[in-house]
Amino acid sequence: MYTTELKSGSDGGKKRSKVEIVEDPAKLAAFEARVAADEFIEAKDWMPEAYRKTLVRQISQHAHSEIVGMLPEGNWLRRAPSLKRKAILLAKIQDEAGHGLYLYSAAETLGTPRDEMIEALHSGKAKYSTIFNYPTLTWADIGAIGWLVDGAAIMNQVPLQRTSYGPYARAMVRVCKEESFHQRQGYEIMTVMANGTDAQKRMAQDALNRWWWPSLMMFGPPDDSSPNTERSMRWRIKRDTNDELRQLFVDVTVPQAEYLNLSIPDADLKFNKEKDGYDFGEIDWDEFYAVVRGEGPVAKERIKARTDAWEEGAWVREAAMVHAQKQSKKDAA
Ligand code: BYC
Repeated sequence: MYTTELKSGSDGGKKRSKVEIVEDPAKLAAFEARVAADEFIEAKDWMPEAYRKTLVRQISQHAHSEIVGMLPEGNWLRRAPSLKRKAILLAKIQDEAGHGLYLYSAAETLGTPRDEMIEALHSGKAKYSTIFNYPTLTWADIGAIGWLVDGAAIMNQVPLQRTSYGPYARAMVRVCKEESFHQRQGYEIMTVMANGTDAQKRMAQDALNRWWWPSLMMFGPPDDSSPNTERSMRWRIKRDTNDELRQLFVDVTVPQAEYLNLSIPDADLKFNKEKDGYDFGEIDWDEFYAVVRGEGPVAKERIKARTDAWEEGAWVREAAMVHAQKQSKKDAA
């Protein structure tokens, strides 16, 4: 399939040698031509190892984000202000679980077992979106998450429907339909609150103040500090760069805030006629990298909630496995 070359490290080969995979140039050229022609790459097709690795990294992190992303909203399920709001929120959170499952399945088609991905999340080796390390303090936060967080997620995920790996692209089609409902329900909560009592208006503004900058960080580091963008764009894993999507999000969202009579917490935000888009202030990248390193305000609680759920659910997994074995014995008999 491909040749491997053992490269000795600077330790004179005393420690384990670093294995660098050198792909077969003819296969690599054929693969790149297929990608350039916008063909989907499927699970059984030949692909460079770096392509496989990048996809497993991105798709599993995406899956973890959906699963960890259930926690901030789950925090409000028992405090939703009405039965209708509770039913909507419950449906949304269940959708997120489904997204996580499609995505773990898509990553599994690349040969990585689900248990391995989950272990990487629990041990802190795998990342998930920084946004879910912030707390949800008031009901308006549920509106802000739908409007801004799901809004940012849609910006990023709509182009992923055309990502070059078929199983990831197909998972995204369904995910995007559901995200669109999520964004609308969030914006509707914000509309009600922004037109409500003075206290509700203050809550809506406060939620926007706290979620705005973390939402812009969701798109990842600036292009010139993004180690993965160039190759992911060439292999059409990503169809737009981090900065392009961030700009699009700002341009779409600012008028929505104006409609709500809420102000974006950015003194430098200004429409730029020449570029037909908004200029905006500097993102606090120190905060972003700190949250990526696991230092977010509620990062420890998030991982603890996931590991507790995993441990408490062990008996369910065991029972399901025993049941599946019994079924397959019955089918074989
Ligand atoms: N948070 O070279 P870069 C949802 C990492 S859930 C944490 O630009 P790439 C929802 C990045 O991984 C939807 N880490 O990377 C659910 C990389 O580190 P590694 C979430 C981040 O991959 C429930 C390093 O920084 N959406 O909507 O080319 C309720 C350098 O970055 C972040 C997705 O997961 C971040 N924000 O581009 C409500 C989208 N940004 O891995 C809502 C899928 C960057 O090299 N993912 N890093 O160690 C992507 O599209 C891309 O992976 C990214 C980053 C645009 C995020």
